[in-house]
Amino acid sequence: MTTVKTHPIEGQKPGTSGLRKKTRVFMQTHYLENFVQSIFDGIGGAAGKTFVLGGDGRYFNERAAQVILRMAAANGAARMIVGRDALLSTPAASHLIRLNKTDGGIIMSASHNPGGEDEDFGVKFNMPNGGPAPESVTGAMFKRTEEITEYRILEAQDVDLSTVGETALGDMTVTIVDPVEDYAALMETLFDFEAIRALFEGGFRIRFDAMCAITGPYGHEILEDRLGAPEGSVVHGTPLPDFGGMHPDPNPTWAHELMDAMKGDDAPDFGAASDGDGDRNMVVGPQVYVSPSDSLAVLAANAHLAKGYSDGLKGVARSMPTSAAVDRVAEKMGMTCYETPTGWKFFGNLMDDDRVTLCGEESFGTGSDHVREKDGLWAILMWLNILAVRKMSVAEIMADHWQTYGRNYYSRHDYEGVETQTADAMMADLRARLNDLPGQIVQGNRIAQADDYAYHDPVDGSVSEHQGIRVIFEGGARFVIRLSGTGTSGATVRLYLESLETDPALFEQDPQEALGWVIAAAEEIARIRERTGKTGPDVTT
Ligand code: VG1
Ligand code: CO
Repeated sequence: MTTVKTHPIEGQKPGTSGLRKKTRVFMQTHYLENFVQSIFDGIGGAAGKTFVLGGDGRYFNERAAQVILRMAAANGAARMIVGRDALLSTPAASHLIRLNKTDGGIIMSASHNPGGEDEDFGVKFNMPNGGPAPESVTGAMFKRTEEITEYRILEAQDVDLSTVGETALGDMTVTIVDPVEDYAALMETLFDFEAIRALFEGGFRIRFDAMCAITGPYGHEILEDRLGAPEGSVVHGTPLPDFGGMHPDPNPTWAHELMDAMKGDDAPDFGAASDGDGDRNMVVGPQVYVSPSDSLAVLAANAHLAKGYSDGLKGVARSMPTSAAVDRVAEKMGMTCYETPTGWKFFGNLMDDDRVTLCGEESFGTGSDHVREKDGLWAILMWLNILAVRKMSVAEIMADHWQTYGRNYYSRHDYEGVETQTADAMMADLRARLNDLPGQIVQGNRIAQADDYAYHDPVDGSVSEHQGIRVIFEGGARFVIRLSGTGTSGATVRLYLESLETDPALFEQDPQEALGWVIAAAEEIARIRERTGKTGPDVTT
């Protein structure tokens, strides 16, 4: 065991979901080591503890795993449970943390960010409940990164991670597990696999695009081997270090191959994609795209049809920028709907306190209290279960849902690669004008409320401020502006747009048209295009 002298490295502050940087930054001397030591220090040491370790298979995944293992051993950890080849999807890691009652886990991923030597890498810590570390803990880790003087590491050969079984690294036990098995078993307890199998036997076709990222092995095992979807239903199913050049963000822009297939004449009955680390999902039917906010609402309204949720839901939660479609379901079903800031870490307390069963974000993330992360394949299986029971197409499910609850038109516009200064100045300027906005009439609509969203956690009383600027019009239409906390260069401005339509004659509009006046009002007030010099968003979802 050696103690290595080091010095603080600037900028190791975890964002929305862990620390994300360019891979080459992570590969710099001491960079990963400093952060990992700070993780252990930030949670009060690793001695005698058990952790889960795995990642999404991107470039540097296995090298980083070997370093983390040697550091865990040198810090006195008792056991590390590692996915074979250092692979684990984020939801599978969350499950293993809970299943084995461990002290937490380290997940190596930059999620939906591209992978490769010149792209992104990331590390995040999950708590013993299986969920992302809350701000109090990531804050303690960041503080350690600013004062670190040394880290501990074992000098040893690499551990062979290619075979399931147990081995030793110094005094620490390394348990290598199949990345899929326990997760697949969990899914079988939640969903009616018989009914879904019958669906496929009846000729139902699915195209699941794993985008050369972590969910490939999960999709092959669960959808093809266990549920009988024909071989070839899972595409891009082998995790590659650079994701085969794909940008593993499951939205219509980046999952364009899937979108093309679903628009074609021979479109399968159901299309789905997931992201780098497997916690997100996009759902598409032939000729119909399901917005993530609507997907959450549909799952909330139909969850009782799946055996794991047959007793109904305790409550639901959504991130603030997510549309209020799920609120309308909750109201009808007599449940509480909580609103939290962006990022899954804010849902953990609500689930641990038994207040909510289902949670979701507009960014293609849905999940339940079966783990403490969003879960892409889970959402896809839930959809399949619902389709199997209701015997309707995706389009019919959506039309029926809007008839019952109205349609919350929704869109997110991302302006990427904006100069940090420009983005910060825009936010500061908006903040300064918030008090003057209520009462003003913009694009023919009166502003009812304008604020900088702050969250008061009802379980632990913690307060998180500056979580997004919202401008809400009379009648409930609104836009929200916040800066992304997952990027690795420059700033990304996210503009979230929503308006509710209750007239059934107007349910089939193009969301960009239905939201036209809200889009114009946002530009009039925030002047994003003018300030960034862009004529429109880089990505529209
Ligand atoms: C984005 C999404 C947010 C999500 C986060 C992590 O954060 O907006 O909803 O929880 O990514 O998802 P931001 O700060 O860039 O808006 V994942 O699947 O990339 O870990
Ligand atoms: Co992700």
